[in-house]
Amino acid sequence: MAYFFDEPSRTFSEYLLVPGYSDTNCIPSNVSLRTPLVKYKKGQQPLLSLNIPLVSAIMQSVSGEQMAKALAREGGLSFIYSSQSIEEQSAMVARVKAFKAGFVPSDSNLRPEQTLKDLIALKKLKGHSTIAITDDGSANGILLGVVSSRDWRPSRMSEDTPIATFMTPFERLVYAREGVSLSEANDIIWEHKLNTLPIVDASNRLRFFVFRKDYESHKENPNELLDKQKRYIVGAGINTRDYKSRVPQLIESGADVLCIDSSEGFSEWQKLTLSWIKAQYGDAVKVGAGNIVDREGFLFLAESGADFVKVGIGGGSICITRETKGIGRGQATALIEVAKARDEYFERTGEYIPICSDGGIVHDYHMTLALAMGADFLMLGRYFARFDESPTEKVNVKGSYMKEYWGEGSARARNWQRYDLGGDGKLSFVEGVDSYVPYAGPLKDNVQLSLSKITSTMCNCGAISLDELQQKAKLTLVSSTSIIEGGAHDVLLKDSNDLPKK
Ligand code: RVP
Repeated sequence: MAYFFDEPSRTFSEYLLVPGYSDTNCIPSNVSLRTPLVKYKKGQQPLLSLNIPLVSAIMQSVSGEQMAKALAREGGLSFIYSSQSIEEQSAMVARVKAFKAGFVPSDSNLRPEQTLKDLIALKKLKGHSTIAITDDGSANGILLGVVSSRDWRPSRMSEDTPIATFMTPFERLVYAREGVSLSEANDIIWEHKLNTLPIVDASNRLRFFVFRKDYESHKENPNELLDKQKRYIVGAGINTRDYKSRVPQLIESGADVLCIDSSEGFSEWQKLTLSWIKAQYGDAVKVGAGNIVDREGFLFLAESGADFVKVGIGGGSICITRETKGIGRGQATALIEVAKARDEYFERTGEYIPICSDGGIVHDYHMTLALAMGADFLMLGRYFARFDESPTEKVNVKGSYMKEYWGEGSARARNWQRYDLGGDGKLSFVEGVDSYVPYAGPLKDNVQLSLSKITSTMCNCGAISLDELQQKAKLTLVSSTSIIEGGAHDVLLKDSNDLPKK
């Protein structure tokens, strides 16, 4: 006979946190949101951690290179989507790794024989007033000089004037050699009262500019998630079909962590993928697996060698798997059961395998609930799709700005590998939709607001670390009538249509 779970499966909105005692040390500025990303042994430290417990979903409409940089800057991580060619995905990873915070490739370049007229046109086009003058007019040509807005006066100079006659020539420039650190570059900027410092290689080819203003903004990101070489940490999705060719290229491109992207992870395909990666690379390559929604699924992936396990089937905002196939489980129930299995596994084996709650986060308070229920970190799609940094179009729909957001199982993404069960290599039916989400502006502002709510609630629960939150949290189910009590009720909202008309 089939197995029946005793409890119905529940979602985040059916729970609330009951505050605990908070002492005077419990203030948001004392809260640490640092959390393990990959498994570790008792008494040891994980090789990779996150500074904030947020990762962006492995989706075409969410995790491209801009998202990866912006999220790593805040302390989180993106998994670059795998539903693209191996070459394109590896190139995206490589570009994130090549990006050096504060080191900006020059985007306005001219040759010395060009004229003031060319310079004015370029400034109008790009909007930048620092222009590199290189032998071939490219961003990495031999640096011959620099023009800033202080070097030319359109009212007094003819438009035919060659740039060579008014640029600051290389001999008079203050520059630094490639390899200089950002803080050393900043010291040079201060010593010489510069706005811009060119960085050149041993053959005097221009590599980057460091701008005074960028160093200041770099200092505003104390949580940046960086590797030992001060590059952003980035993840990449893989599938259980082409991993033998995809994984080596992603590793070659510098991916720091991988994750098998699958709608249902309790399968031999995942075990084969994990076994192959571990046989090739040992512990040097970290790879997460999933998604599962119960204890059995967790234990299977833990024993198959997963470095973290992703929890969630059918709760994603664009996901219609539950309606289409009748599989899935309420996200809160799934998470609570898997967190318990993780803790028991740790107790039994001394190995802590972090779990990621994937999908279904609608309100900021859901993030805190998920963390309190035992998630080590959270994967979000809809949340990040709304920001400037997601790869999709910002469009005006009936007077409001929206961003496009589509599921990996939608007809638009056609990510058949995510749903494949050894079939014929095509998406036979859709499990996701194509949608709009309200545009919400820059990632930084939104993430900081969400985190401030999380840290504030944690303090209400008497916790200044995520571990402490999980130990101390008291959660209660809510009745449908108490949910009504939780919103504004029995008042006439001033900006609503409820007020009586004159
Ligand atoms: P959400 O944050 O609620 O938008 O959910 C994002 C998650 O939804 C993804 O991380 C993934 O697990 C799942 N997803 C992605 N595509 C689809 C689909 O087309 N069904 N589902």
